[in-house]
Formats: sequence, structure tokens, C-alpha cells
Amino acid sequence: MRVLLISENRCRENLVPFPLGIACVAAAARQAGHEVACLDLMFSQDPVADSLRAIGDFDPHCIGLSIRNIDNQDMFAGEFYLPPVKELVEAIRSASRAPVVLGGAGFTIFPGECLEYLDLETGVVGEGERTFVELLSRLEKRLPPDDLPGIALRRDGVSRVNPPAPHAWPGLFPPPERELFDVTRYNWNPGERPPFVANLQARRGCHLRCIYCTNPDIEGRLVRVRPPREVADELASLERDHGIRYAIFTDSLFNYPPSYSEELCREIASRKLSIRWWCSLNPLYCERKLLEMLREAGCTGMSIGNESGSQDILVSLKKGFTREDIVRAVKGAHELGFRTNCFLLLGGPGENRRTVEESVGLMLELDPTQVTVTVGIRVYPGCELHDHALRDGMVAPGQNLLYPAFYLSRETRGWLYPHMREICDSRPSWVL
Ligand code: B12
Ligand code: SF4
Repeated sequence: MRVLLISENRCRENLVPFPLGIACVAAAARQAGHEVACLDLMFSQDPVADSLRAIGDFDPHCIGLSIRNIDNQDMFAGEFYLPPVKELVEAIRSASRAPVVLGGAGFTIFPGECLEYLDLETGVVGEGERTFVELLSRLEKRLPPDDLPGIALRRDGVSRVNPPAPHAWPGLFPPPERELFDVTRYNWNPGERPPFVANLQARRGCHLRCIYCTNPDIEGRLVRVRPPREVADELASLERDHGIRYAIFTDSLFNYPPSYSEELCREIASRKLSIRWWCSLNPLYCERKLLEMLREAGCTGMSIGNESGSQDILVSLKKGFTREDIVRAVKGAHELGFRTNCFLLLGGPGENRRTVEESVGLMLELDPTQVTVTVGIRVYPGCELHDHALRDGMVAPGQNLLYPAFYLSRETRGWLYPHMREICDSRPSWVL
């Protein structure tokens, strides 16, 4: 079949990532024998016209549309990204009779809601490689996809999602297909705003249970790793074949499991690459030995997912590490010359003036290269924070959370945002 994969992401907030999701799905579909074309709308001046041109040129039998972001998760300067996607879907449907299949991280959080909002019938929840290929095979044979695991369907206005198949080991999938993209556009040029970044993924899944986080629902709770050799090959290929000088790992916990992280660092270091990279670490597993191995492998900086500096809030968010773990991780990273990005996710259950001051105080003491501050926590279905938000009257039962809703503790209402704005405005390395 001819399959056109479109990444609709045009969000330029924070770092702008290469569309890794459709690159993974493209590789799997190609491996299964399909002819695949990809369209990355990030640089498009006219997404509708470019999509219609691609459809006209390629005449696809199936169109896959990746929805990465729903909104910017910002309580005070919110942006909702789906209206232009709706416009795009309407134009695609008027130009082609090929089925439009949704997928992506944002879609996975809100499958039924997205299908309804975009008036579509089919989507793939979670990991796309296997289910999408099975769906293509059904479409080819003109068989209904209704019993496929991980498929979301909307029939006569009613949506349902089939339970996903057990997650496959990512190493079973081919590496992302980058030849169908202009990867060089994601070469990070220091000083350029926003930074466009080439990314790669070594593992999927998170075993932790932070109360606000959707990652374990998107990627699964079992941490599944790719063979270190494959990951190092991919990093080497980004440098050699695409001229990338700086890459970012998408893994939420690059330092877990520690034995795998060490093995991966050893493999990367053995390649003697000149590409440099960034990753995200959990404060819990930042042993000196691993930090040294990261440096040896070309890592120059890391996001340290602390989210708070108050022990009470770390407990309330169920972060699973302590204030001392944060201190040890950040100091250890600085001693070895790493750049660090720490986070303050403020306003969650139990947050008050004291806990905010404890968090701000810890960041001032540790002085990371950047502190990224968020006030108000986005409420997602299925997360424990949703229960808090219901109990505390911040969302109503049955409320459609596709339209962004936030948790902000009563004790911080009114003053927290202006207070943090003032702090951030006076410190160039603090971003709100
Ligand atoms: C890494 C990451 C980042 C990094 C990106 C840098 C980098 N290294 O790439 C950083 C920290 C910079 C970042 C920034 C942001 N992020 Co982010 N990010 C992630 C994270 C953890 C992983 C994304 C990823 O690349 N995964 C790896 C690839 C391979 O997986 P994938 O894209 O999901 O694709 C798979 C499936 O989804 C599916 N699939 C994908 N497309 C398609 C298409 C079809 C047709 C099919 C069938 C299947 C399919 O198959 C793929 C392979 O299995 C996700 C959460 C998560 N666990 O998914 C959040 C996530 C995507 N981010 C999110 C958000 C909101 C943002 C920001 C807007 C935050 C902000 N205000 O700055 C920005 C936006 C950046 C941008 N310009 O797009 C949200 C989106 C939900 C929402 N509310 O919109 C998520 C889901 C986190 C969350 N809160 O739950 N992010
Ligand atoms: S915030 Fe990080 S550590 Fe916590 S559940 Fe999400 S991905 Fe895992």
C-alpha cells in the first residue's frame, strides 16, 4: 500500500523536536513492504496546501496523522493546538478517500476525544509500529480492524478503545526511518531560537508513579531497552549521515536501569564520536560512576527531573526521591562540568508559601544552568492528580479534559504566578 504519514506538530515552544514518532512508524511500515512518504509540517508556510500537494503527488491508500501535542500545558498563557488540525483533517478528507488514521502521544492520552473532535473513525493508541502495520494489512485485505489490540474506533458517534497488546521490546522494531526527512533542519545551532533538535530514543517506559504524569500510560510501566549497539549506531549515523552536532535523548529516565545506562555509555564512548548530547535523569540514580561514564560518552548536559525542592511536595507528587537525592545529583553533575536544567512544577496538592520558598531556596542554592518553572499542573485522565482535582473541585465529574484543565492548590491561588514571574524576570537563567 502507499502510506502517507503526516506530522502536524507546528509547536515551537521549548525545544522543537524532530518528528521521531512517524519516523518509527514509517520504518515499520516500510519493513512490512509498504511504500511510505512522510510530511513534516513543522516548516510549512501553508500546511493545508502542502498536505494536499503531497496527497496529489503520492495518491496514498492510507494517511496516518501524528498528533504529538494537544496544548502547551500552560495555565496562564494556554495554547490549544487542535483547531488548525481540524481544518487540516477537513481539507484532507475533501481531497482523498483514503482512511485517515490518528496516532501519537497526544492522541494516546485522548483517543476518543480526538476522534470526536476531528470527526474521524480510527486511531492507534500508544506504540505505533505493530498495530499500524496490522491495521494496514487489514485495510489491504478489506477486513475490519475492530478486534485489533490498541486500536481506537468511533462508530456512529461512539468511541471505544481496544486494550493494547503487551508492549513489544523496542529493539524488535527497525530504527527510525530518517531518510524520508530533512534531518539537517534539526541541527541545533547554538543561539538560534527556538532550538530545533535531532532526537533519539534508547528505551521506552517508566516504572514510577508520579501523580500527574501520563508517560507510563503512553509508553508502559515496563522499561524496555534497545540494544546499546543499535542506539550507538543511530547516534553515529546522525553525525555521519546528517551532520548533526548535538542530539537529545527522548528517554524520560536515561539513568534507569543503571546497568543498562552504563552499558550504553560504554558502547557510545567506544565509537569516539564528536556528536554531543543531552539526556534526562532521575535524581535517584545519579551515582558518580554513571555521571563520569555519561561525560566519557559525549553527554554535556542533562535535565534533572526534580520538579520541587520541598520534601513535603516530593512526597505529595510521589516522586520517589528525596531533597537530598536532588542535592547529590545536581552537585555531582556540576562537579563534572555538566550543564543542568532543573524544574519547579508548582501548585500541586499541598503546595503553600512555605513549600514554594523551600523549592526556590534549593534552586538558588544549587544554581542549575537553567530552572524551568511551571505554575499549575495540567490534569490528565487516569492520573492520580485527576482524583485530587475532582476532590478539590478543580474539575467537574465527566469534564472533557481534552480542553486543558489545571490543578492549582487553594493556598497558592492569586499570588503564586505573579510571585514566580517576578523571580524569573530578575534571573535570566530562570524560565517561566
Ligand atoms: C521527550 C519529550 C519532550 C522533549 C522533546 C525533545 C526530544 N528529545 O525530542 C521536550 C522536553 C523538549 C518536550 C517539549 C514539549 N513537550 Co513533550 N514530551 C516528550 C515525551 C516524554 C516523549 C516524546 C517522544 O519523542 N517519544 C518517542 C517517540 C518515538 O514516540 P512518539 O512520538 O509518541 O511516537 C510513537 C507513538 O506515539 C506512535 N505514533 C506517533 N505518531 C504516530 C502516527 C500514526 C499514524 C500512528 C499510527 C502512530 C503514531 O508510534 C510511535 C512509535 O511507537 C512525551 C511523553 C511520552 N512519553 O510520549 C512528551 C509529550 C509529547 N510532550 C508534551 C508537551 C505538552 C510538550 C510541550 C508543549 C511542553 C512545553 N510547553 O514546552 C513541548 C512541545 C515541544 C514541541 N515543540 O513540540 C505532552 C503532549 C500532551 C499535551 N498536553 O499536549 C507529552 C505527551 C507529555 C505529557 N504531558 O503527557 N517534550
Ligand atoms: S514524571 Fe518522570 S519519573 Fe515520574 S512517572 Fe513521569 S516519566 Fe516517570
